[in-house]
Amino acid sequence: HEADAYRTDLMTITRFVLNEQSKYPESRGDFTILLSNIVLGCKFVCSAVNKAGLAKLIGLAGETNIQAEQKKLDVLSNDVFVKALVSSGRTSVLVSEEDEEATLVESSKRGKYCVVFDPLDGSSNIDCGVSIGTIFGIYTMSHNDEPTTEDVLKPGNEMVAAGYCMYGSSCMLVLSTGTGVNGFTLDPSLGEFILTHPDIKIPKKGNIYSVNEGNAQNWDGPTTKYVEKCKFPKDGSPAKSLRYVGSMVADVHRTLLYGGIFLYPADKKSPNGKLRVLYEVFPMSFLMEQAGGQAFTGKKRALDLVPEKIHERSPIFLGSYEDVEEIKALYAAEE
Ligand code: AHM
Ligand code: MG
Repeated sequence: HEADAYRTDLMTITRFVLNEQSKYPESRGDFTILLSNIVLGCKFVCSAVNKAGLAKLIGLAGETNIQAEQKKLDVLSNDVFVKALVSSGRTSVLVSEEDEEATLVESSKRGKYCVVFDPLDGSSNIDCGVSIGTIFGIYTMSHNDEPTTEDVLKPGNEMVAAGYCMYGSSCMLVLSTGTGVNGFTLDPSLGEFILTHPDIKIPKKGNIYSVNEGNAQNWDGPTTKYVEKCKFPKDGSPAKSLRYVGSMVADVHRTLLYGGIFLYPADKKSPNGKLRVLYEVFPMSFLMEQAGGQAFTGKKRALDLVPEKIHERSPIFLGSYEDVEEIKALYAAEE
């Protein structure tokens, strides 16, 4: 009986990834182990984020003066991810938004993967309890020599997996290993991520645009024209709604599920935009393409960028296929 099966046959994220990996005869479970350490980091951050407000009020351990000693949530999250990833024994190079330099894993703990991540993105939203998230992308090492920073300076289309975890009204992990996109929701009573959003496809076209319009006076021509078109369409189509949380994970998650477009364009003050190529632009672009959408930099397909520095930035336009087509046309007309 199907209703019964739904309730008792729980597809956890570990089981899901094990199933996927079993399609590859050469797979030895390394990816599953790596992912379970990422999942551990996400669960830790979820729990810390949920307690953050209370911790400030009463002090988590009941101690006084805890605030002074307490590490900031983003630093704490970074420590947890770095330690979990290194001890997984499956990584060689780690790049985190929080660390200026890449972490090159010592030889006894090395493995075949490189992980780029933003442990807690959306810092301006932490203190008011609005959704924040973790973003990650995974590459494989292409050699067995000493790992270097160059091992992650590769185009996004070489990633083997990418995902994010959103700490919102529920805690959701969205993952792609290159064969579509799947969403898992944390069941707090089980401490497990359960498949709740199988095979996510972004609508071909959406009716929402998402951008920090406070920067409008500094935008370039194509971005200005595009946003004008969202608000005052001349072709008889309805105007789009504006939604902007200011947390990339939340804004991209909504875009993925409801359709539409998310923009962080270049402007006169930030000629490369704000968002980071390796651990913000690439993972989200990977997910968008895997869900049937597109991601564009204003010049080219985002996943074709080749970063020269680990903290490099790029403008980004991503979302529904047809919406991104429109902004691509405006940039093409400019050339
Ligand atoms: P952060 O790394 O300081 O948290 O900044 C990244 C965030 C993204 O989550 C979000 O898309 C963007 O910054 C919002 O920027 P702005 O406040 O300029 O609109
Ligand atoms: Mg960030």
